[in-house]
Amino acid sequence: MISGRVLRRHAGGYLVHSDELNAIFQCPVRARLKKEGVAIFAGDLVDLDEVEPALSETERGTAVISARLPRKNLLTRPFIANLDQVFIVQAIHQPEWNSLLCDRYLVQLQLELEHFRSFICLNKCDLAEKDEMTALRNIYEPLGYKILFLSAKTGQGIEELKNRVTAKTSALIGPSGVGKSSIINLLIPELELKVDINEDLLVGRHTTTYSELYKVPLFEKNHPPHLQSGWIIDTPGFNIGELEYPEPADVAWQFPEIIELAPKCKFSNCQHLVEDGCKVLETLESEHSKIAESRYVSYCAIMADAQTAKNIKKETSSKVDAATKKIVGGHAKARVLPRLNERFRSSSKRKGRQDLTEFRKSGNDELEDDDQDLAESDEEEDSTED
Ligand SMILES: Nc1nc2c(ncn2[C@@H]2O[C@H](COP(=O)(O)OP(=O)(O)OP(=O)(O)O)[C@@H](O)[C@H]2O)c(=O)[nH]1
Ligand SMILES: [Mg+2]
Ligand SMILES: [Zn+2]
Repeated sequence: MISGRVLRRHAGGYLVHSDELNAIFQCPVRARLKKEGVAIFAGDLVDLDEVEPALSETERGTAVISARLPRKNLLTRPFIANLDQVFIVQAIHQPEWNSLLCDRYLVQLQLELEHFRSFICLNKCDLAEKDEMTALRNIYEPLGYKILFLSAKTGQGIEELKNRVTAKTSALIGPSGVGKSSIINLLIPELELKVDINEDLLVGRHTTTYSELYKVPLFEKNHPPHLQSGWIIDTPGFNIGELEYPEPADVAWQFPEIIELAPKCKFSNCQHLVEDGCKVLETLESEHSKIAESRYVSYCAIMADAQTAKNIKKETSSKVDAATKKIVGGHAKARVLPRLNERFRSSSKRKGRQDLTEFRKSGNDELEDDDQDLAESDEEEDSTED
């Protein structure tokens, strides 16, 4: 048996890279794993059985995924396992810089992956003015967020990116059209990833449609022998609406500049929105506020969304849809029970599928097709029965 790293979904199974054999295998998942609800995502480490090496250079070998190894972490927007770092990629223009999207994603990452390293990656710097870049640096760097200034067109910043991705597993995440695939093409030119060729119609196009890992080469010829090459992950563009709503009580903790002032607010439960004696509001009014206006606007927007989501959850969690009834029990003992409104019904029937059900319950609708099938079909057959 050998182990491998899942690169992406493919043809009802996955493409898995084995370091040991230095080859990529096309791998279905053993039916037992599917029945147990073991979801597999890009970046997962797996055991492989029934390994059949390729017969020629133009073919791919095959194997069967027989186990998923324990994960270091799991990002859910999009689903990627075992990451070391994330680069939040945006442009200043084409598409326009969106502070809320950046701040919303920082909050999501901080809540989902504790003690995790994330960078802001500002691409298309060839289209930006110097003072626009300086303004963003002045907002984020004092808060501890490193910004990488890049241009996939001119190659600006690429050396720093090469240093940062060496020997790590890194994901590029951001809206569509900001140049994630273009950056990876610059790092690994032979990949020739598909990029949007129509520069006038950038918004709303999704050129990349699935997450995939690519092996980062060793850029330095005389690298120390212990240095590993690393992996970089291209992901499809995401929209702000796809992100998880945080708990309102958790939001302020994700804003270092707010949490620094919070102990000085008059009320210990201050939400820093309208309260009397709020040090955050007072600071914002001062001439040299240490809190950037855009950051506070993001804070208010995220708080409002979080509160709305919480209220909706509270209101509806006890509601049943009286129009739909479900009959349980045999003829003699049949009982009619009200059925939960479809939106709040769990689709998982097996305890062992909790993995997937948890994602669903938390409003996750981004499960990949294969995993949807896996959760919904109890009787799914697979040609690779144990
Ligand atoms: N001027 C300029 N254009 C760039 C730069 N990087 C990428 N582009 C262009 O931006 C467009 C979108 O680039 P992609 O790499 O496809 O963007 P993406 O983020 O991968 O988009 P999705 O796959 O849809 O999420 C393409 O037309 C690129 O040529 C850059 O640094 N400067
Ligand atoms: Mg892309
Ligand atoms: Zn306050």
